[in-house]
Amino acid sequence: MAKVSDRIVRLAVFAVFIVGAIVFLSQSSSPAGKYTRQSTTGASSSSSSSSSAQSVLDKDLAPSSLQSNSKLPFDIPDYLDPNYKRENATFISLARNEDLWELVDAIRSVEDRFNSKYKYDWVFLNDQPFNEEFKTVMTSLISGNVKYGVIPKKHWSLPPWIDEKKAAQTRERMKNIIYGDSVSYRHMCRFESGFFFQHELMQDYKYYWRVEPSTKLHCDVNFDVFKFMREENKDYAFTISIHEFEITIETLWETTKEFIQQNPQYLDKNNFMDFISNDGGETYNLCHFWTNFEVANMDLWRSEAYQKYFEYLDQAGGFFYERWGDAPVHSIAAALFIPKERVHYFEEIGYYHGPYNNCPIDDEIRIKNKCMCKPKDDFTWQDYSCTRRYYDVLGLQKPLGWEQHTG
Ligand SMILES: Nc1nc2c(ncn2[C@@H]2O[C@H](COP(=O)(O)OP(=O)(O)O)[C@@H](O)[C@H]2O)c(=O)[nH]1
Ligand SMILES: [Mg+2]
Repeated sequence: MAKVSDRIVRLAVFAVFIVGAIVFLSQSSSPAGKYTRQSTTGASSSSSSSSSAQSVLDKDLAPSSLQSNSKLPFDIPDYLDPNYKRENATFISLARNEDLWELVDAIRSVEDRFNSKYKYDWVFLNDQPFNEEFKTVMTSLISGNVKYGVIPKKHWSLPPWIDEKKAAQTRERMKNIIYGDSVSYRHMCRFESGFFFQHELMQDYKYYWRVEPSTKLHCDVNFDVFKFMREENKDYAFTISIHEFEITIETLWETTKEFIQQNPQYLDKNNFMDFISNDGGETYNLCHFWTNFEVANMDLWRSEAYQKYFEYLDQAGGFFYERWGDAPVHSIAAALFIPKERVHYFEEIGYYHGPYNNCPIDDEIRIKNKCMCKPKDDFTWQDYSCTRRYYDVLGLQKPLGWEQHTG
């Protein structure tokens, strides 16, 4: 009698374990469902890694009812594969020593939501050497290799062709707009536009994910963002898009048009001009991707087209005689030099950079990914965002109920 009840208890424990495991794995599923599911069925080149993920599942759980079932009711996260091969990619943060504590929260959030599973490297760059406190704290938080670099002086100073007096007059004229009177902000924008991908520490990598202080991920990211970029042929990805303050870029579009007139060969024939212009390229509609979050392929910035474009802009002097931002510069280049299908919006990566949020309005996405954001705070469908235009130009279907989030 005792033996029978022992067996019943053992069976009950086993059943609870199986149910628990299934609930756990189904909650960890990726919202980029199309992408992850594709790899679990072996339809893409990642079939070998997904089959090893299957074997991890088999070995650990060994439920005979699941072994022969190739169509599992949930996605298997690829980070469960012990032989998982990371992409050629890194995180990158430009920061000052005094940004440490604002950056700590942002990094902890990325580690908790994504990188503790995938363990990608992290590169920190600064115009001054990082101090020991900064390095000790960051290294303790990050699960991948961490590297600290100093920016070469020539990438963080007024180039010789810039008239210092004229630059100072600009700062005086623009002192009432945000960062209008700042020299260092202009160096930052120029560096992020034209030089970060040339830094020696970045030469080891192809893809990067930019992280800034005081930002936050609202949702778990249960798929390899970099693998997605490579396998889906994406070169540029964003979470928030927005209109630029016109006063900061008064001559950027005229300068861009001159460049294109002189170098028409760089314009991709399947470009995304209609995202950045409402009149076929005559004027700029101020739409840009918010570069404080940015996942991209550095081949785009290292290309001849972009190198020549940046050089042309830099010679024109608008980084100092106006306040050209890296966001409109990157966005215009991504819109003109690559096919539009290579620009991707990560709907499911909930993200915050003051004062805006990308918060998935789709309940299923938020629940699956343990999002901690209110859909009513989402910026995506509001008038000042450009993401509605992104959907329209690409002919994509908007999520159900988006009309309730406009205004
Ligand atoms: N090393 C260094 N980093 C800077 C400087 N100014 C801004 N940054 C970094 O550049 C990025 C953008 O700056 P931030 O103040 O967030 O600008 P905002 O997002 O446009 O308001 C952040 O990662 C900052 O840490 C600077 O003078 N030196
Ligand atoms: Mg910022």
